Amino acid sequence: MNTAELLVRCLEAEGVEYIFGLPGEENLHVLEALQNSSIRFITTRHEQGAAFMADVYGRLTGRAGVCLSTLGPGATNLMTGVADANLDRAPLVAITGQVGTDRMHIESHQYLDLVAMFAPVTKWNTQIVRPSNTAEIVRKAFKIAQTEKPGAVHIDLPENIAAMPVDGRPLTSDNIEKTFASFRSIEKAANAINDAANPLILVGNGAIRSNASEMLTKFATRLNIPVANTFMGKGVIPYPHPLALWAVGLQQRDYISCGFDQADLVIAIGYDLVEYSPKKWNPGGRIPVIHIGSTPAEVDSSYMPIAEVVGDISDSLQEILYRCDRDGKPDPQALGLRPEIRSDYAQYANDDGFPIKPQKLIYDLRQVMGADDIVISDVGAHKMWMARHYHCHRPNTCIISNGFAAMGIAIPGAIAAKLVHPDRKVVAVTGDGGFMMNCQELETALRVGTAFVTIIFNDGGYGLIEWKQENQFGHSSFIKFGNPDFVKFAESMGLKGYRVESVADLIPTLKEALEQDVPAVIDCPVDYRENLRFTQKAGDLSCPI
Ligand SMILES: Cc1ncc(C[n+]2csc(CCOP(=O)(O)OP(=O)(O)O)c2C)c(N)n1
Ligand SMILES: [Mg+2]
Repeated sequence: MNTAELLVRCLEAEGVEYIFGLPGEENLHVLEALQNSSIRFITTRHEQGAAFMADVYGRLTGRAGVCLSTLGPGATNLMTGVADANLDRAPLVAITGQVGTDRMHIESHQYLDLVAMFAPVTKWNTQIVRPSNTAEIVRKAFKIAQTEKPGAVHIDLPENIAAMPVDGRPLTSDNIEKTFASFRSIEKAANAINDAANPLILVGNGAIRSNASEMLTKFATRLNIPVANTFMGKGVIPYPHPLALWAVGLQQRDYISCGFDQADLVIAIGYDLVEYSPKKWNPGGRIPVIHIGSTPAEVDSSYMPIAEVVGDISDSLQEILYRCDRDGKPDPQALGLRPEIRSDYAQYANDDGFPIKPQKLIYDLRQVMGADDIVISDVGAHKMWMARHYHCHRPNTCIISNGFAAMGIAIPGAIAAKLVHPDRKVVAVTGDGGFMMNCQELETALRVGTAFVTIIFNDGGYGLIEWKQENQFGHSSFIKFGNPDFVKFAESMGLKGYRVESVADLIPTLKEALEQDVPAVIDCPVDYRENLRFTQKAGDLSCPI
């Protein structure tokens, strides 16, 4: 056995099902070793696509997604997706090929110090320099990637080491026991909740990662406390629930801002500052905060918790609940927001403007998707609208990158989602800018048999940046571009292509596209005048209570 073969045995022992990647001369031994493996290698068209696939695989399963590239340019291409996984807290293991250890000390073709390069975008990384260290390195990589907060790790494998003979066997997985919060912290939190007149719950992705959705819904219901969630916390409480206030995270005021204005306590559950700075909802640190999470709170002058309850989230919520009694407390004022939010959402149900308003596009998309179906949003103005208007019944049914927020994630992400859940409908929602960043992976999707629908919000430009420029400077620049004929583009790749020509087209087109057994692309002209209209409305917003 050589080191590459041992590496593959170790990956199998970790339960790896797929490796997403692209071949190169320096990772050939790994590809050879995969010939006799249960692991399916998914050949991608760009290393960035491979890393995004591993990223979303990790986010949906909680187990590290694995991606592979060659050295130098392959590795630099891989990096954006690796960084995305790291800041989105998705477990991922990246493996790069490398020149042999005999030519690292001199100027060498395609050589870059990849351990140095990946260090800032991973939780941990290393190079295999002794074949006999392989099993330890792989086990350590998976352990670190999958432990809270999860993230990316990187293993660099020089080609001469990959070919060297080695004895060894995989180290078996350990069972990490849950850790529980101290009773002192639980009591502190319970007392503060008992004393609060108008508390508000803010939930982030940590609650989804810890499968705390059910307990959290019970906690909020029993204590009658309204729940807002970040973009990456979507679905943590079912949206029809009377306490659900939906997503926060726009970089401007929205109805939910009124909830924060009037709260006298924020109970942050699995909340991650990387997603939405507390300076946005708690400038000056006026509102006392309770931090409930699996790791201690990050330091921020707007987020200095009066209690930190660090341990298994469901257990912490249960223990706090035992100690809380809010009977007789008046209804939380933030609930006054709910009718406003609901009517804002519903007013687009029959909107017949064309190009289609983003709110209407998403309203109709929601109608054709089931509770367990999955959408992956790309990054742009469409993401803001998806976060605000695409409501979820369950966790992990609307995947948004909001830690690193890299354009180009939606199409590769949808491939991973369809591999993980072949029985569910999957839709990639993307801007025309983000589409053109990784649309080559639609060929991968066709080849590996993942039929999903891509819907393009077509505005002929970088809409989110235009929105920002208009807000900040009153005009926009350098944001317009031309697009190919997306229908012909799709058809030329053997995919189904559709163009929405009227509002009435949208639902039938979506339904037809979702029935196809090949990937489908829908080009949908969108009316982004709504972006500034929204800013105007939010600026004039007076709190209903
Ligand atoms: C890789 C990457 N490059 C640049 C950005 C900055 N950025 C954020 S949104 C955006 C515009 C997105 O345009 P498009 O995909 O067309 O979506 P739209 O905003 O028009 O809905 C840009 C350039 C980013 N987040 N990621
Ligand atoms: Mg656009």
